[in-house]
Amino acid sequence: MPKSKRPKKAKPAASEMSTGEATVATLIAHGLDTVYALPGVHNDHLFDAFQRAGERLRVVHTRHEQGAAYMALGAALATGKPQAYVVVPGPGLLNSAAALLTAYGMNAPVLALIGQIPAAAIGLGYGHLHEIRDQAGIIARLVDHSARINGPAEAPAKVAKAIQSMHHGRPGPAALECAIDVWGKRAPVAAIVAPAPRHPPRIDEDAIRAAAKLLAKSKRVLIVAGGGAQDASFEVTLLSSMLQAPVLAYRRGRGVLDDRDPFSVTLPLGRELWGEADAVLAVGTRLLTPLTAWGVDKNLQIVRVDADVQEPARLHEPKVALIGDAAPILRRLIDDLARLNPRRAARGDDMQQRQAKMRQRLAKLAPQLAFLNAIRAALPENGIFVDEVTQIGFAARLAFPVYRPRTFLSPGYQDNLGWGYATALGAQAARPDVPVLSINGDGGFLYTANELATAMRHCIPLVAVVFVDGAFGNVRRIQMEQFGNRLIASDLANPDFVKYAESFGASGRRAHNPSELGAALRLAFARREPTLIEVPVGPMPSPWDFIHMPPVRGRPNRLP
Ligand SMILES: Cc1ncc(C[n+]2csc(CCOP(=O)(O)OP(=O)(O)O)c2C)c(N)n1
Ligand SMILES: [Mg+2]
Repeated sequence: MPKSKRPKKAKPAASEMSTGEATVATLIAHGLDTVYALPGVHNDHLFDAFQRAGERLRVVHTRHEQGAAYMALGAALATGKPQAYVVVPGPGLLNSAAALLTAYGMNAPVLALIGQIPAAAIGLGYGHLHEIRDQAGIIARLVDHSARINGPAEAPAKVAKAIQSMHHGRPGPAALECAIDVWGKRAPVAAIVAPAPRHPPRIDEDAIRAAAKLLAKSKRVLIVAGGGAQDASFEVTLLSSMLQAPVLAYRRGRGVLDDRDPFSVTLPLGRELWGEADAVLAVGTRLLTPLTAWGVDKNLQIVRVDADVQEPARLHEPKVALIGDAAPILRRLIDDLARLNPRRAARGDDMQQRQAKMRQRLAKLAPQLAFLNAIRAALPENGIFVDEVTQIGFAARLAFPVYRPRTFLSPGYQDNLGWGYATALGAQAARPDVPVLSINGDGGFLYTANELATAMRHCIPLVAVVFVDGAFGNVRRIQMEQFGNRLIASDLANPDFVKYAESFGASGRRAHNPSELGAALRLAFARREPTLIEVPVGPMPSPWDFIHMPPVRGRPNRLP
């Protein structure tokens, strides 16, 4: 049709809005229904826009900015959808920075909305409230996409671009800043429309064919699943069965393959299988431990699936790299493989036997496993387990049975103590339909324990357990075993955690052994109220022999 004959689309009328209103309307148009936030004068006009958005956008305010940012992270991990948090500039931003760093490491779609000093004063060093030198430069180092919103008219496009960036290529957080005198500025803003559906990225058919051929020819394939495989559980499960391939997952990949499947393995058995494999299909994982610690040789052919074009060759050039979202790529791979019809001897019995042997070896961690068994028996199949940097957490990464994707949240390579409670609170706020369990050591818990107040204020029925050994136990054990028992800075003075919980109005309980913990958990999940369960424990056996393991083939690809 010639251009002039096309029926003219009515141009939606521009209406006057503030920058804050335009930002809020764009967040809502993108499907966000909650923001995690701590207010302050720099963002008053934005909060006023939240207030006037009413039911359409819930504001969960926290007691510290790290709580807001971790909650957004937990919500993003539990749902796979973009989430946002709001903080004042300078100290507010820095208070949230560990969580933003963790979101970056975990490729989590978290949008940071950060205030700024008056626009005309930025960069001039006058000493305005919460001023920080080069805030734009700081946030640009923390995330891949950042920008400043300079007025209402550009707010929708800047917010939309930031949200889009969180799913474009390698997913991850984004940050937007806006000056104190800009949030309230009013001007005509073009109508805000829902984003167009994303075009699926083009799949490299030649690479798919090459990968299918390689995998069909191989006799012993090992699949390694990372955080990037969380939305490809169906496809990974099918491939595992077609190729009779075990699936190795450690922290972020747990739950991609149901742990009731004997092909699902964690680190120690995964290392054994890595040593025997002739091909590896690595899905959404950096492959850091296998490549740098376990070793590679010319008999191991590697196929990488990754959203980031730079990732596959970072440590070791793979035979084939498939770039894009895991699920559609694996579906194409499955089609091609089905045509090649690879015949595999069934490995189910072999895997059952290996699993039984591994269970015997892991029995060294009996005290941790007894608690984990009690937790698994009480936590429903779709319940979400949020890990921490504590003895029960280290053992959970190796041996807690996970049945579904996105039900085991672990902090990835940052492994930052204290992320757990607030992250779990965010997961529970975003998934009120399932029970969420946060496990903590007494060291990590007090990082964000103040957010018990947030759980109460917003009726978030998170159940948390704190294992109390009176120590930064991990640090202490290393001092005992490797530094001639010269103890330093690793003992802890603790509150009475039951009373502490009760002082917020939450339910506090004490459990002295796994069976008491199981009973306390069942009660808490039935009541659905903010709960803290204190479990006094002694020192626990070291898990590290199962985590830091020596090479098993060729040369470890160690960095200089
Ligand atoms: C942000 C951060 N600070 C410090 C550490 C170092 N660290 C690792 S484990 C640990 C002690 C953990 O103590 P606790 O939470 O009580 O767990 P436990 O080992 O006693 O079970 C420390 C300090 C860390 N991982 N992250
Ligand atoms: Mg401890």
